[in-house]
Amino acid sequence: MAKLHLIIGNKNYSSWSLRPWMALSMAHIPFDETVISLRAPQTKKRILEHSAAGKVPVLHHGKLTVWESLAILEYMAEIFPDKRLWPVGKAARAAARSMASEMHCGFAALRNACPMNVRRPRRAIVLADEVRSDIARIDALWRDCRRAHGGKGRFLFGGFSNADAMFAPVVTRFDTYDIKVSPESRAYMDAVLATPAFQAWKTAALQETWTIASEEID
Ligand SMILES: N[C@@H](CCC(=O)N[C@@H](CS)C(=O)NCC(=O)O)C(=O)O
Repeated sequence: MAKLHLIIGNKNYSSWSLRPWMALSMAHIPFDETVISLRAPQTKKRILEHSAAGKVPVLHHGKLTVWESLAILEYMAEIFPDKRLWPVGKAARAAARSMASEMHCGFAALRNACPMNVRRPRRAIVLADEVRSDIARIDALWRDCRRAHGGKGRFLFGGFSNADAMFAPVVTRFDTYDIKVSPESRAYMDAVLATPAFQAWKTAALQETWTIASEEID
């Protein structure tokens, strides 16, 4: 099988890139990566060399190009069925896909107010009502999913799945903006933050020297 090649943005800021990177890393699927610094003079040109959509992440697999983080996760689940990137049961899989889709197209208020910034020291900010409402919805989603499907595992559906990969950027946001959630959701966040994959991503993010002023919220 051709080697996978994942094109991503800065590890400190690129929330969409973290998703497929987490899924591949947690499943121990080998891949090459290219990091493109966002909001730099050459950024658009460099991304367009990989995808006409002009956004990262992008996955190359032989002659195939897959773009959009959720489509990349679906593609990986298809070509690596043994890795169980989606939960096994039909009901759990339907719930996981619903949650992943809700994350993919929602929570704009939270995303705008609290950009992912992995190296940001943990500090709370004042949150608008729309942001609190996004937070409450995500907290309920995580808590209810852990109760219904978590079993003996530490992740949303027990073992790490594509649903966890989709929410990983929100986990790090909740942590760095010191957002209070239910004890179940906090335990879930701690499980994601403690994974070797997230720790490796964070170590690399801390070594980056690029700074994007608009993503630095005090
Ligand atoms: N819906 C897309 C969003 C991708 C996206 O917005 N990526 C940002 C980085 S996190 C990007 O490529 N920005 C570069 C630019 O707009 O020039 C996905 O899920 O992959």
